[in-house]
Amino acid sequence: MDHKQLAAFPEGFLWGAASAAYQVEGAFDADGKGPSIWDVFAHIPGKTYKGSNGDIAADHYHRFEEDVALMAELGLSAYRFSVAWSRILPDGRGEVNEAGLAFYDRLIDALKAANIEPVLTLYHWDLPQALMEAYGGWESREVIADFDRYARILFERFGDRVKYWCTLNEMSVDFQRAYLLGMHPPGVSSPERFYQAVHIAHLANATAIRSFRELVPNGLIGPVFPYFPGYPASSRPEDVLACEDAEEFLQHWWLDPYVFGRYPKAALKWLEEEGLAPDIRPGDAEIMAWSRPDFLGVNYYFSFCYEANGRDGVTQAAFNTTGVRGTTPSAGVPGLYRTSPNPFVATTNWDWTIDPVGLRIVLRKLNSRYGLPMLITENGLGEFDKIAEDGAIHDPYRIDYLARHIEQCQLAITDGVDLLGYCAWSFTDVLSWLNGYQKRYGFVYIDRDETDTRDLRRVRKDSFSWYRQVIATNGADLGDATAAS
Ligand code: BGP
Repeated sequence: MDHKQLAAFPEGFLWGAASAAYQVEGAFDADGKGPSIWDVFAHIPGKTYKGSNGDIAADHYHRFEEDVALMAELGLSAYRFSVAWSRILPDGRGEVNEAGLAFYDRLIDALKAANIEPVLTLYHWDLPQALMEAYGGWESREVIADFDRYARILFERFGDRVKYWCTLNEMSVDFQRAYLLGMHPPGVSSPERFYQAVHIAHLANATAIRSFRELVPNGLIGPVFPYFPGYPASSRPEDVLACEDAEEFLQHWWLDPYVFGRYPKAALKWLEEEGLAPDIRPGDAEIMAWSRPDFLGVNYYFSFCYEANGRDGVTQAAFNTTGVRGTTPSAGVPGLYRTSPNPFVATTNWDWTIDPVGLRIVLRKLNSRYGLPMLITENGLGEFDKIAEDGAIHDPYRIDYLARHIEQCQLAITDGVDLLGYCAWSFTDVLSWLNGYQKRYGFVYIDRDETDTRDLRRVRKDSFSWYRQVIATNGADLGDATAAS
């Protein structure tokens, strides 16, 4: 769709950046915090890149004032962060740890004082370890009430100051890695357990949203979903169907319950045939109907191409956690789909396609299927940033990536998409779950690596001044980066 003229970014558009508690806070046992599943998992030899962990991370817990000052200098109008459940409830469900709540009070107050809208994520993968030990975490229905209680504590405490709330971050990615690939805790490979945990997460999400309606009537809440749009590898009808199947299982399987409160029919039928369907009990449909959000949080990084995959075809495969380009094998589900290279797009060192148009496609698809406002909650480029001889961090590749994606946001807005804002991933460099500190995303460099925490100095990258200009002009000046695209 070609437009005669582009619409401007709306007034009040949220220009943001994002983080997640485990990836940035550090202070893993400070002030009464209990262990999360990641505190434990990352310490098991061989689970993470060079044994990296979030014990100290970017030490944001102790340096948040400096970080918020940098956000203010950048001109951010939103900052998306997550709360560490086990900072608030060290064992997930017992005593409340006041010191944990007080930390987020201070962070939220500092953001508000700097005119930065806090966007609070309830859960970004760091389940209290005690709940994993007590009943297997997301695999037990007990987690629904515990998550609801935790959410209610946050709604009551911060609902007066936080307007934008995200429930669960990217459960599709987390659970795929946790229950299919064995790469996130609990590190198993079981499709049965995967679909069971997914269903329980949907019930927990819906229950927390119902509490939100009661406790924060003027706030806005939504799940965060990573949409990797699928393209058929060819116009062969079998490939087109495989791509439809991938969309059905990888996107609609999550989004339909989030928005409509029900699973997509064809996928559910197939899982029933395969003996993989979750245990859906009487009353679950009523609970799922509470889930309707106010907006969709959209994480976008890359797109996939799909082709048909026979019953004897490829299965799920570990993805690239090294940054060695070209090492990601084709992966899929036998009887449904498999991934296939896309010759029309470039890739990053981690084999993630660089596909800005894909973002517009995602926003358009979501707009037409769900009709909700959207907030881009993550989008960014992971690279091996290095401090140059002049002491600066020159990251033109990131500027190019971000500019071309923001340009597509403007096109989507012109198409009629209701976009509330754009949060780049990430504000400072953070711990990448499986890539340590080598894969960097931030506007602000953190001087550390996997083995040496050095001084954790903050250094503004070139992309910092670029993004400041983007924000100052409300997206009118994206620099020269898009001119060549
Ligand atoms: C998303 C997660 C983020 C972040 C990002 C980049 O899936 O929500 O927490 O990690 O991906 O991923 P990675 O660090 O693996 O490159």
